[in-house]
Amino acid sequence: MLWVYLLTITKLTCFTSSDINECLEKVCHVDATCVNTNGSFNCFCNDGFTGDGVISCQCQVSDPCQSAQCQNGGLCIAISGSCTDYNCTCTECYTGQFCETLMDPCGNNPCQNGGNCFAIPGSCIDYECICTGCYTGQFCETCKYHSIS
Ligand SMILES: [Ca+2]
Repeated sequence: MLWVYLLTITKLTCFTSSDINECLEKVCHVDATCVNTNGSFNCFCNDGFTGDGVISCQCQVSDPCQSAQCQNGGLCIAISGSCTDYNCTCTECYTGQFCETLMDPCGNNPCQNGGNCFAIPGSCIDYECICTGCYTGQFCETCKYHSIS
């Protein structure tokens, strides 16, 4: 009798744990997250979206550029497929995620052969190379003595 009892318990356990994972069949909206539960499932709209999670998940904010943080004249471009993400397209003098950084014309060290770079005040792209030794030219790329001989 004990043997039959154990067999029955095992069968019951198997029966109750045979939940279907509905999440594998993409039952939720494309912008929702599926959570499988025993005997059912739940759909939750992703961050920035609102709705029932099955038929609808709509953007809570109609345009992410309304609250964009692009600075210094940067242009906001909303990223399609997202309610909250955007990119800033910066004007020529600024860089960074939010165009917050003023570009330095000497930033990538354009002067060669030990020349010192000086940014020209009031410009973000113009600079002057102050050359050392025999070197001359816009980037201190030429040695004066080579051209004489
Ligand atoms: Ca389920």
